[in-house]
Amino acid sequence: MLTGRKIPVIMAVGGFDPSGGAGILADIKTVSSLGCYGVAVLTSVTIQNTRGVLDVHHQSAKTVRDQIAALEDDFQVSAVKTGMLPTEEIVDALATALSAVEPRFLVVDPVLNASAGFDLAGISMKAIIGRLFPVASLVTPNANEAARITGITIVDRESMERAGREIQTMGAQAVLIKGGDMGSEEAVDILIDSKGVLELSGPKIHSSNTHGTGCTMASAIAALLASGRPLREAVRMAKAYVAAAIRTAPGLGHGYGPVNHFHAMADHGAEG
Ligand code: PXL
Repeated sequence: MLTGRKIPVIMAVGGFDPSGGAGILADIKTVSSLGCYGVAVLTSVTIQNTRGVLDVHHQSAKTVRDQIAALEDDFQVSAVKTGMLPTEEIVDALATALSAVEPRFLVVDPVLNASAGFDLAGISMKAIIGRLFPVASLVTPNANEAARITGITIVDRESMERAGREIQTMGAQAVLIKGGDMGSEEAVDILIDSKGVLELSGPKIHSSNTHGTGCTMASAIAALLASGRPLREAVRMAKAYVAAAIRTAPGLGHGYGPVNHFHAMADHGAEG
């Protein structure tokens, strides 16, 4: 129970994954398990399971605008985390609404594809770059997304850093390039912030239970920033949180399974 201070409210703006591994369900689970209160703005209903995305039903800009207005009218939002933003109109509605929400932190996960390959945001990436990067506290592309955003071929640490710096020149205060999908045995991420460059390295966990790790990482960072952690500490802690979530994944589904968002909570065991 929190006493003496208000629980930070995190607004997750993204798609609905009915299997619960990615999108706003993953966001809400993550921020809840890290001691924050999550509210969510739905941008698209995706039809998917752990095997892949079968279809998408994008919401209108008005639906997105109205959800944000209802929340903004009632809550003080500490941090906004964005994921799947499938249309330019939705990005515009969100960018305009942000000036009323006035979050202290904006974490932009520039989602392009689902783990299984489905294109979730290809057509709106220009708008995300133009309208959200300039007001972002942090942008969190994986190597593939960073390559698509910058046109830089990413093969090693040096090219990751170059792409990160390029994204910083697009207006983001800080950029985290996640190299977990790259070939090496280490999961190396590169953070570029106002202090310079920080390399974060951890052993790669070989697992097919990686569905929604990008959503989870960005949401964990948003929750930790809103809880008062400095950026570098928030990123380090979020990386450890995601690694433990993959390690303790429940092993559900037949494709890319979900991670365990609640690994830090006590296991009280099953009765009977
Ligand atoms: O992890 C990217 C992502 C974001 N948002 C939604 C998704 C996915 C991947 O499947 O389904 C809704």
